[in-house]
Amino acid sequence: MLTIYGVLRSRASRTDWLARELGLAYERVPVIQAYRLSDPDAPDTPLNTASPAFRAINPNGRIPAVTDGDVTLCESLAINLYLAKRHGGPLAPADLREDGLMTMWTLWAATECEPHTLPILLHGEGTSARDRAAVADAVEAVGGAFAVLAAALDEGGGHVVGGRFTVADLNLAEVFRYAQGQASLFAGHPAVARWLDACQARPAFRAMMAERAREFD
Ligand SMILES: N[C@@H](CCC(=O)N[C@@H](CS)C(=O)NCC(=O)O)C(=O)O
Repeated sequence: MLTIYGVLRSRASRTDWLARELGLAYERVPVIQAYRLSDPDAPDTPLNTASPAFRAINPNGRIPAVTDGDVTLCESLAINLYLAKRHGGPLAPADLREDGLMTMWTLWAATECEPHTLPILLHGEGTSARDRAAVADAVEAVGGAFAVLAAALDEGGGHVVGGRFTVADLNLAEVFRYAQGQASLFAGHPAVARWLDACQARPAFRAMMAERAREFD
């Protein structure tokens, strides 16, 4: 049985979305970020990223993590590649070539895109850490990635690998959605806007987001 550790207001959304896409039976343990708690070490505190019991699963103290039989993994995007390959189907690579491409897009998302899209989310309009300069720098820095993705989507018929929705689209979509507060980026690259809308219209994404919206009530 697959267990996903993490609240959905975190990168655990990525793995929960994928598990729903794959139709997996899984349990989710709502480990919360320690920084959301006033005293993460209090005796009655919920399981959190500083809890020794969770650190035994992910010594980095970050969510998500998963256990799947005797496999324990952290790093959201790597977990997603593993789960897609383990369960197969259209979201998974059909061959080594597709595997290479899905790995490439996933590492590109993590290393070249997320460092710029995340500040747009964290410091954008309406956040408690509003920082216009940081957002302006991030928008400038991520423009090239939007252009690269738009060209790939145009060439690939609306998807980055195999002409179909795959784990590579899902991993990219979870990184590019952080930039949604900057409409100008999407207006300048309509192929990216259409693609992200289509990814987020998927029933599995909507179900995950609906559960996420109820999470801290
Ligand atoms: N590269 C990691 C990053 C994981 C990460 O930073 N998770 C955040 C929540 S989105 C976290 O666990 N923060 C806990 C903390 O800072 O205490 C991944 O993609 O899984």
